[in-house]
Amino acid sequence: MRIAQAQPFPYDFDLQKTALVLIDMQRDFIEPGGFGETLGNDVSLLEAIVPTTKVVLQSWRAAGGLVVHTREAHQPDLSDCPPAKLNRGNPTLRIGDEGPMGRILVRGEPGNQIIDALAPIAGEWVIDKPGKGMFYATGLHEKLQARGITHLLFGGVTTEVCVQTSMREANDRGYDGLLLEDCTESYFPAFKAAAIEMIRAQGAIVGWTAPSAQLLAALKG
Ligand code: C5J
Repeated sequence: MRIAQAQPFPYDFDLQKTALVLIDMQRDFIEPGGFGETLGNDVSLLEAIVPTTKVVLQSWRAAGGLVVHTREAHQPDLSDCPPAKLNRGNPTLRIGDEGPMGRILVRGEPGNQIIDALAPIAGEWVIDKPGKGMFYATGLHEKLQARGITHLLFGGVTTEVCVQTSMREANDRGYDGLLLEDCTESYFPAFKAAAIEMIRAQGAIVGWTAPSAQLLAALKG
């Protein structure tokens, strides 16, 4: 058993029963010209967490832990994108439209890929998800259960949208989740700060949060 110093109290985990989940570290959100920028956001904020996240990914790989990458990705015919999602956002460039890096948030398009610095390697899971949360219409819960996973370490973007939704969904399914504070980011710093507070409030009502140094220390210890 490992222990990471975290808030609101230490987070115990067993390496074999824990997965590192990196949410939507995709070109569409992080690089100029993607979905994130089309919504009017400053994507450089998100780019800033890449080096820290890479250190965590490499350390977790070296420790032999399971890695799960998610991508927010729709079928080319958009049959998995309901009007409630399709008809919002920037009216001049919507999901499925041709953007500077291919069709926005569509499977297989260049912009939909995970950024090179964090690219998945053989044996890691890549989950395409049509929703904000990682469990909706993905079969991921069943896969994690089959593997005996009980604990999830979260990084990725954006903190208050896909990361928080996934953590909440995970909590409802019985997983103990830890958010790595410096491996997640939002286009809105105040939203990130609020999401972190919400997650660990009321005795870890959604889960735990910690700087990634605490995870790295637990892996060494
Ligand atoms: C958003 C995400 N923000 N990955 N997606 O639309 O958080």
